[in-house]
Amino acid sequence: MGRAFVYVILGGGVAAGYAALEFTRRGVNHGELCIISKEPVGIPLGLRQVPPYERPALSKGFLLPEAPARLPAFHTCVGANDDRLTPKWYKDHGIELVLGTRVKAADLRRKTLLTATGETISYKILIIATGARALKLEEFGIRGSDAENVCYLRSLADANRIVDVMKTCSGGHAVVIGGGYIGMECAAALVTNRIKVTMVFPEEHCMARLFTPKIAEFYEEYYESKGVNFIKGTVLTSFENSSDGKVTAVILRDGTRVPTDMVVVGIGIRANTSLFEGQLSIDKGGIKVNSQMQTSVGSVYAVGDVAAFPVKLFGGDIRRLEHVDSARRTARHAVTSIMEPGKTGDFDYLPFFYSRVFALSWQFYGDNRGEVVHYGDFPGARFGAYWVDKDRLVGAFLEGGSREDYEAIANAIRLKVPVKDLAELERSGLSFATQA
Ligand code: FAD
Ligand code: NAD
Ligand code: ISD
Repeated sequence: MGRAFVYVILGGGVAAGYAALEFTRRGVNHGELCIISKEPVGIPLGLRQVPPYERPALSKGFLLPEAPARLPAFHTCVGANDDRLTPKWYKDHGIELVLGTRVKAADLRRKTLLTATGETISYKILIIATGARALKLEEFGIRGSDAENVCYLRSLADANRIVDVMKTCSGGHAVVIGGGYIGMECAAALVTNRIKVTMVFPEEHCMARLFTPKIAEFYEEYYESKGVNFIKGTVLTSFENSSDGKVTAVILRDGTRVPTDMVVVGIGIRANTSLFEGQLSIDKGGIKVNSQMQTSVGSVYAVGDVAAFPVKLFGGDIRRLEHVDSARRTARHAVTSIMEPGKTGDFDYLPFFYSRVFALSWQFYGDNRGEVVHYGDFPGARFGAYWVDKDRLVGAFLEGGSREDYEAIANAIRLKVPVKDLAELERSGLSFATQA
């Protein structure tokens, strides 16, 4: 026994919210669309289940000590200044929300999903939007990250927990494991909550997947000026615990002991593909789709962090992007392909990443491959970098730009502006993009 829908979205994160909005814009009928999500809430304010929300808020506004962001303020699709999709919005649009419910098996031949509650839900078209999960230290052979003052950050439940743990550590000390997005944004939030931070990561500098050493040096010096201490080029090997099980120190590879009141771990993610392995093509750790977001099974689409799609701008290279703009746009594109088959062109995406910490804000467009040219005023926090490959601009980073500046660098990457002379590019700096 179970329910049947025309369209089912599996997953209730960012991509699901944007897909739902697009479905209503394209004229879905009441009762045709269902969203199934296991999204955990954690310590609830009368809220046990939660429809899609803007996950980026969790490491930014949500962690602020003053006037923190709380739901319903950041339900999707606030990031796009569109409607805010509250539970009432779904009800008014006749969209069935099956929340707090994990799908434990998928049969793509029969077009059915089996939930952990034992219900079979069938579909004509399935959109997989299962996102990703945070990697655990245990997966690297380190035990003890289930202690009550060790935090990860992926869901509202995790963010609620960080807020609670921070309250017990005011004026104290935190260790942040990982020098990527979570590490950098959480370290800034911890300091803002008057908690001193030591960041530990294996690379030579922070944000190693994107930043050049020179860009990283700027952010590391800025963080140090706010009281963050960096221990680079190493990893933790174990935790030290008090008799009540709380972590009191982290022990590093060379035996260094870093005493702490809490730990935040951000060591990367894995896309949630396991339900579909053996049923769908997998690439780059995600579900491979074509430029309509369609998987190797025609009735099944994949969007967001879980999807590996061809990036036209990079000559059709398959990429899996772990960023919110990509989640929003792949979701919309899948829905237009489903609702207007034949009329929807190939997905033509310009990769876009950003972050905001303290008073800083940067954006990056394109790909960070090839030769790098830096420009601008580093001490004044208004600087950038270009990446040049085969005599064309392929990537652009900018800190402290205006809206027009960011539009200009995005446009220059979209146009793949030819670059004749790297020295000239360095001298022109931002104006190379604004005048392109
Ligand atoms: P998710 O938002 O992860 O949603 C996946 C959903 O699927 C979840 O609700 C999950 O519970 C559900 N699910 C998974 N498996 C099942 C199952 N078997 N049954 C039922 N439900 C299931 N990106 C940026 O570009 N800028 C930022 O500033 C930024 N900040 C971020 C801050 C944080 C704290 C985090 C964690 C991420 C941030 N990101 C940011 C990344 C961005 O949030 C993701 O790229 C985006 O959420 C991906 O959307 P998604 O819908 O694909 O996956
Ligand atoms: P990440 O890939 O950005 O960084 C992972 C970091 O973990 C690496 O930089 C490395 O320093 C560290 N690391 C890896 N293995 C380790 C180990 N064994 N021990 C210690 N450190 C180790 O991943 P993240 O920071 O965990 O972020 C998770 C996801 O959230 C990503 O998809 C990211 O895009 C997303 N996110 C994005 C933003 C943003 O775009 N502004 C903000 C927050 C989160
Ligand atoms: O960085 C972000 C982003 O893209 C969001 O959607 O934060 C959120 C909201 O702007 C915060 O409410």
